[in-house]
Amino acid sequence: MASTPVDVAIIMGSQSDWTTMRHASETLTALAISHESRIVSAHRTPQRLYDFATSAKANGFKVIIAGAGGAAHLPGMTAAMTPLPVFGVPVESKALSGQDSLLSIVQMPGGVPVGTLAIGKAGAINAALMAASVLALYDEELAARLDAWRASQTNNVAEFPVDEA
Ligand code: RP5
Repeated sequence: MASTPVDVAIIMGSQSDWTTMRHASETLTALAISHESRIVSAHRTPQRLYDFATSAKANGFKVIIAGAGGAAHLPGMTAAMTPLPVFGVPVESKALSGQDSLLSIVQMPGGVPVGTLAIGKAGAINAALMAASVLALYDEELAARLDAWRASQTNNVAEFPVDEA
C-alpha cells in the first residue's frame, strides 16, 4: 500500500541548521501541515541531493523548504532538479552572519527561481507560511487555519508597551 504523501519537505545542509529550520517545522505543525525534515547537503551528500530532488514531486511533496548557510547551494541546486516551488532560508553563518547565505540563495540566474526569505529564524517561519499560502490555494480548511493563525498573531499584539523585567 502506498504511504500517505507528505506535503512539505524541509531540507537543510547540516545538523547545525536545525536550530534555525526547526522553526519552519514548528510553524507547519501549528498549521497541521504534513511535513518531514531531512539533512541533505549539496556539498557533502550530492548523491542524496540528486536522489531527493529528482524524485520529490513523484514522492508526493508539493513544496520544498531548503535551508543552508555559507556557500549555500542547496536551495538553488534543488530548484534546478525539481519543478516544485522551492523556498530558500539563509542560515546565519558564523563568519559573515548569513550575508553569504543570503546572497548565495537569492542571486539565482533568471529561469531557476528560489523564493528567498530572510536570514535565520524569521526566514524559517516565513518559509513555512509561504508554503502554507501555496497549499491553501487548493485547501479551504487549511486556508481557514491560516486565517486563524494570522488573526491570533494580530490579537496578540498589545496596544501599549510595558516595562519588561
Ligand atoms: C552548510 O554549511 C550548512 O547548510 C551549514 O549552514 C554550514 C555549516 O555546516 P556545518 O559545518 O556546521 O556542518 O553546508
